[in-house]
Formats: sequence, structure tokens, C-alpha cells
Amino acid sequence: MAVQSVEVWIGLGSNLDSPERQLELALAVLQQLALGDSLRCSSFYLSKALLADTVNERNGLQPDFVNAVVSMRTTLAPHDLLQQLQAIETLQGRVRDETTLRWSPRTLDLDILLYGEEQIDTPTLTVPHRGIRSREFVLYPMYELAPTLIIPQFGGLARLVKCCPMRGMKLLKDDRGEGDVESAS
Ligand code: A4P
Ligand code: MG
Repeated sequence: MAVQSVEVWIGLGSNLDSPERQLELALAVLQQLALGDSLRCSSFYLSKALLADTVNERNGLQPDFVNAVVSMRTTLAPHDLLQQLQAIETLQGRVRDETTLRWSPRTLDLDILLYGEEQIDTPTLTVPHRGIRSREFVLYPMYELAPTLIIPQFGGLARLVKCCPMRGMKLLKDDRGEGDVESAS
């Protein structure tokens, strides 16, 4: 039986141990998981860490993050994809045990932002990702790749971008040059 492929969106983030390099390494592995030449990656962005109060108190200040998003096609089922992403995080030195706090600094975080148009709500996987509608480091890179995208539950990406402050996020140097990100208008 032919396995249907689906377009998935993955968020990449790092704020430890050469973050740009961490994203580049992860991209090389994601390229192997993607069907054919379906992988597209946004520019890399430098963003301020989202700090929950508890993280502030217990972890101190966090370095800025390098963030990007990828869209690619896959035949992996949602939880299999999550497992593969967590294996990549572990390969790149991500420590995830009882001593690490939620939102603590990390070498690599790979989140499933969208899995086709599916809405998934299980103990280990929520899709669309619960932070998708308010995070500038997710919305602006997605907008760069797919300005007309509609996000299940939350609507048009362009509208979400317009409502999302950039919190000083910068575009890192890439093929297209360097500078501040322009908001969608
Ligand atoms: N999980 C549920 N849904 C998903 C999904 N759609 N994708 C579960 C990936 N994982 C999902 O994640 C905890 C558990 O979430 C996983 O075991 C999985 O079963 P984690 O990666 O182990 O822990 P975490 O990342 O510390 O927690 P969480 O709640 O996933 O945090 P987020 O939402 O990933 O946010 N600031 C900036 N500027 N840039 C960032 O990238 N990232 C975070 C982490 C905070 N601040 C940031 C950034
Ligand atoms: Mg995460």
C-alpha cells in the first residue's frame, strides 16, 4: 500500500554551544529524513529567550536563541517523527532528565509545529504546537516561506504575524544579506 506523504513544519532553536552550527548540523540530518528535495529552510533569526518567571529565578539569564523553521514532506507518522526529532536532539548533546528544567538553555530544540492539517492532542504530542500563534521566532520565519499559509485552529499566518511583536528579533546574516526583519504589511 502506498504511504501518503504529508507536509510538516518543524521549529529549530538553540542557545548553547555555537547555536548556528547546531542548526546547520540538525538541517543536514533533517535533509535525510525529508522526502526527495522537499526540505525548505527559512533564514536564521536571533531572538530573545522567552523567560517564564520560574526559569528566571532558577536559571538566571538565558543567552539569545538562534531560530529557524523547516518545511518538508515525510511519510513518518506523527509520533515516529517526534521520536526521530528527539533522537537528533540527543545526538547533538541535548540533556533531558529530571535535573533539567523546562525552558532551560539547550543545544537543540526541535518542535513539530504543523503536521499537514492535522490536530493532535495526546500526552506526548500537541499539534499545532501550543506556542505557534504567539512566538515571533516561529511566525516570522514561517511567513518568509509561506505567507498565505492557514494554520489549523488559528487561521491565516499573515494575520498572526501582524499581531505578533518582534521583541527585537534580528535576521542573521544569510544569502540574502543581514538586517532587521521587516514586519508583514
Ligand atoms: N511535545 C508536545 N507537543 C510537541 C510538539 N508539537 N513538538 C512534548 C515537540 N514536542 C512536543 O518538550 C517537552 C515535551 O513536549 C516532549 O517530551 C514532547 O513529548 P522538550 O523539548 O523536552 O522540553 P522543552 O522544549 O523545554 O519544553 P516545551 O514545553 O516543549 O518548550 P517549547 O515550547 O519547546 O519552548 N525562546 C526563544 N527565543 N526561542 C526558542 O526556541 N524555546 C523555548 C522552549 C523557550 N524559549 C524560547 C525558545
Ligand atoms: Mg520543545
